Amino acid sequence: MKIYRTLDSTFLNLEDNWYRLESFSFDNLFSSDAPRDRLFDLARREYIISPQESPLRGTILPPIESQEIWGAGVTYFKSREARMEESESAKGGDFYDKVYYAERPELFFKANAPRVVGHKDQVAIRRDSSWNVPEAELTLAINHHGEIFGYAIGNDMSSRSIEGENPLYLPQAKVYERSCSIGPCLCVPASPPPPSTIISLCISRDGTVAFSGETTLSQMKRELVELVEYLFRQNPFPNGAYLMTGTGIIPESDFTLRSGDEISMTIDFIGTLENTVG
Ligand code: DO4
Ligand code: MG
Repeated sequence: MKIYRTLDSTFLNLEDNWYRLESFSFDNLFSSDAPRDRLFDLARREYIISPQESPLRGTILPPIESQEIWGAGVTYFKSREARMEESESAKGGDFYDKVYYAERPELFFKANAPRVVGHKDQVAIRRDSSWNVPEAELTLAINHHGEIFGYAIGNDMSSRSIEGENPLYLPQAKVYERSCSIGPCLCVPASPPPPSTIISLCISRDGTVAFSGETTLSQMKRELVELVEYLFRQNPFPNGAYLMTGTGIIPESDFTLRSGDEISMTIDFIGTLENTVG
């Protein structure tokens, strides 16, 4: 089942039926002991507003209230390679090799609700950054007990020039206004996605494809539950959290985003997240 948040209301899509969730709250869902059961309960109590036909119109907001969004880094070999290359001249390459092989994963704060945008909205590149990329990441929805119950697509917009200058600049490379997009919905499936799940990224410029690439979850070095266990270690999240699980798709080194670029990320069981660079 999938939950979409719009300016008008929150909608649940379950087996071709659409339900308007009048009194829905993401905070209640994320602090529930059994989020999927809670959604089934809500669907039982609501009217089917429109069998088969989508009620979604206009802007789709990110599926978030007070949840923090965190990121995991260097979870794919491709990401390790790219970070080592970009930080080579600053002699920071070794850090990323160590992070890739270390027992402890790299986890960083990415965004909260005021910094994140949803499907079809604009993401931003920093004025003080010369090299910028989107990162397409499977994003976990985690309840207050640290249990993964849902998934979204996340765009971890990143400044490679700032990150490459010094690994300690990571928060500035990662956290700024409109640096994050999640959506298009929060998907709460019956079972976790298999390792064969494909994540794809396409960037269009002036109507033609400027970059496209894909990876699968099987390329990720770490287990999803391992990332969550570290995130929740001595760090409670009473209203749950989102965790972006890292990128395995990196455009060539001479590629940088431009204003007007259209970014499209697809993970089949969730959908497609589209954003334009403002
Ligand atoms: O270490 C820098 C950030 C890594 C990251 O965002 C990723 O691998 O996706
Ligand atoms: Mg990332």
